[in-house]
Amino acid sequence: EPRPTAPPPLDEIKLGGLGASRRRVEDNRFIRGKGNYFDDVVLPGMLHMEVLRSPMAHARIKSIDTSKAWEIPGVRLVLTGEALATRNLGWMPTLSYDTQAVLATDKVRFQGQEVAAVVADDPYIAKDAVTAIQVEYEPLPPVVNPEQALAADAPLIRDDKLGQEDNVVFDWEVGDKAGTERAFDEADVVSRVKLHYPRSHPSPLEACGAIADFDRSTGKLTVYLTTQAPHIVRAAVALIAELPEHQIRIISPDLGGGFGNKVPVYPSYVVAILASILAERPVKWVEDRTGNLISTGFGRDVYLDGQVAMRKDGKILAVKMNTTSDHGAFFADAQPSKFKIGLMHSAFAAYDVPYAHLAARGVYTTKAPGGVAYRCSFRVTEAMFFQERMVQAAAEDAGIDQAAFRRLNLVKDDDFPHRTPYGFLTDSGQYGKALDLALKEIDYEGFLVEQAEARKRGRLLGIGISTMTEPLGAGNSREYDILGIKMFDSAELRVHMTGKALLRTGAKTQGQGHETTWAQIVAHELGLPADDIVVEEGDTDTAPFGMGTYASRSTPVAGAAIAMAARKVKAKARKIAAHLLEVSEEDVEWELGRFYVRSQPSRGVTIQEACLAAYSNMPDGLEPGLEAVSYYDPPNLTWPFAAYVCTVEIDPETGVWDVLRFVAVDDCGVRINPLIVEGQIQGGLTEAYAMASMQFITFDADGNCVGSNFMDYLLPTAWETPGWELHEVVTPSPHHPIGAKGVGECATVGGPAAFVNAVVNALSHLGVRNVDMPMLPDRVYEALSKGVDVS
Ligand code: PCD
Repeated sequence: EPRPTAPPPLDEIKLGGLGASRRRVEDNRFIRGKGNYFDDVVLPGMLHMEVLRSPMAHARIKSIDTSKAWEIPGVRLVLTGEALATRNLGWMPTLSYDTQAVLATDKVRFQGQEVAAVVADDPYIAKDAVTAIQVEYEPLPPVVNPEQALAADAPLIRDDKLGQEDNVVFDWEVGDKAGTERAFDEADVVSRVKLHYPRSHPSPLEACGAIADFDRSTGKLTVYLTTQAPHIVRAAVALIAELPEHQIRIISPDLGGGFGNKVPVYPSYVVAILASILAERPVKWVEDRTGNLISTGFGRDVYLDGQVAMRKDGKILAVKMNTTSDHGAFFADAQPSKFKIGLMHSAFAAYDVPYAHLAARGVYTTKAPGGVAYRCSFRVTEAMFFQERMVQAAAEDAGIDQAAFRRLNLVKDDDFPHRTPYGFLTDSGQYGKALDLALKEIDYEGFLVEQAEARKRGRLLGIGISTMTEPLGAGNSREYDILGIKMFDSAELRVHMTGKALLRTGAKTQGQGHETTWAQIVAHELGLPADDIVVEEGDTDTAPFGMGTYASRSTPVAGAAIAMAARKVKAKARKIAAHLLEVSEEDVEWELGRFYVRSQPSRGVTIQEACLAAYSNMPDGLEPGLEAVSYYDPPNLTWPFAAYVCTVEIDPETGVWDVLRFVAVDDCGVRINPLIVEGQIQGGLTEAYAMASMQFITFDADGNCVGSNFMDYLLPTAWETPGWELHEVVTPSPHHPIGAKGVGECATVGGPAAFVNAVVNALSHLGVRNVDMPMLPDRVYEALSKGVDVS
């Protein structure tokens, strides 16, 4: 008989491991209409809840008369804030240490605020009954922007808060103030811009909802909830409703997008839970589109007064940022408790800036609460937008080409770790390489010639650049927490005897494709085919604890935990392999999917054989079974980066602008699944384009929300969306077990400035230095026809 020889090594790509553009396994059920979304959940005896929303932005509630609603047949419960207050549920804590009315009792503080709720046999009865509730309001003056909120005679919005004497939420600062002032004194050139990042809304395809099911016989509360962070909600419900944590089960089913909108805990969730406890039946509440747009977490709404101090040659000496953010009536966005304006101070992380100072003030207004991270890790979207607009204005004021200005000031390639001006430590980067690649792809020099030629003939061409790095993947737990709960994550890997496995994490996919990519990490570590690993997330009774999916933290944190859990499994499998091969553990080598004897490579066992032995032939003294749990507390954030370059042409007759080309060079460290990464970047750029061109939620003088439906709040379709030209640079994260960084938000963070810089560049010879987003044609037309800034 021929001697057995070692099998050829496994092909990682064929296995579906790291770097495989594996098709998304979840799409199999999604495209067949077999997804299990919130609205697909039907429980026996389920009642339906509808909320009454305030028509006014600011008014005292004189009385609420619910008697007519109670009379409608099929109505089971009518709830007001007063009823809630008797159970200590009138107010609830927010994720930013503020309080928020669950159902308003004293005043309404924004249009769309929850005032009362009806629970009925079907949703139509509930809707009818809501309109039968009579509320007497005494109007108070609305406050629709920070300027009004900070005026001396402004009405006090939060008169419910003891000691609150004005409409200021916080005053916060960071950076070296004295050093920054000194640098400004010594500067040759100071450049200044005033900008507004308008209020936008994540508007996921699926709005929010809750089905609460309290079972009195077992004392168990089960809630199906559209949430990006099931375990945080479990903790919040335990605190707010004073229920024992082990008796609360939060199930986040398939989600139709989240984009930050499904992070907060909304009042209607709490009301639905109480309603189920009172009615002793499952109670379902689902929001309609207008409800979602006017009352749930919006993004941005920040004003900047930004200054850059430079030497004559364009070298940046210092930056000053002064922000005012509009948080609406309740400070309800989630962010690490140390940082009041999120990670706004991640601005200028990609630039070599010796001194920086940020002063941030937050204000209450009579608008919906929020300032959530809409595809953004705690205000980094604003940070990078402001940074890139300040950089463009500075280049212009210094009289230096915008690409050359960036080259001069960006942190040099591979000069890492780098301490940023506000004190972060960036992990890796090659900003120059990314910029050069983007400029080459778009033919920068060629475009400048074409632009000059076109100008002579009255055509308006522009080119905009955005270069940035951003912090993705909160924690570490030393610095990052939500409501005091430290930010880390976990994974649990259970390998069955046939080498098939179940992986659970505390993250929660909303469309990102975790079921596909997490299996790839396990395939990479263990050599099991990705198809043999099933991934589950979103059920707090089965998933290990986790802080949820937002801030592009799943790959940096949960993804790392997965690799570490797989390594624990591998370490045990190695012991078993040594036993099977009858050698000592030190003599066992590993190649993908197989252990073998170092001195005799043809003698080996596959990972599957080791799995079987874990249940059938384990060595003496070793626990049977093959599973592992890992909790991962990352040493640092990951810092992906990008260079985006956009060219536009503006129609001088109408102000309509078209994207000619958009080149995107992205780094996210090692790409687990290039196909998914590209999808993330395309989606992110599309949202960036939406904000730059068409999206904003605004308010009229009475505080009425304009943009409360998809006729007014616009989403780009395939027709408007430009084609994206994608390229990559790879600088692995030095501290992540597989070198990966987050990617989900990069393009939305860095994208908007490229569009605005391009439009402003097209108009710069007319004296225009700024057009605020969204750059609607009428705004652009005003800028170009009058040669003025438009905000
Ligand atoms: N990846 C890969 N590689 C790398 C990285 C990454 O592959 N390197 C992939 C992963 O695995 C997944 C994704 O990609 O799957 C993503 O990831 P990330 O970055 O880690 O993230 P995540 O955490 O998972 O997620 C989150 C994000 C966010 S944050 C947002 S907004 C958005 C994004 O995600 N959202 C969404 N994207 C998306 N998509 C979809 N489809 N949907 C949705 O919703 Mo925030 O904070 O919440 O604002």
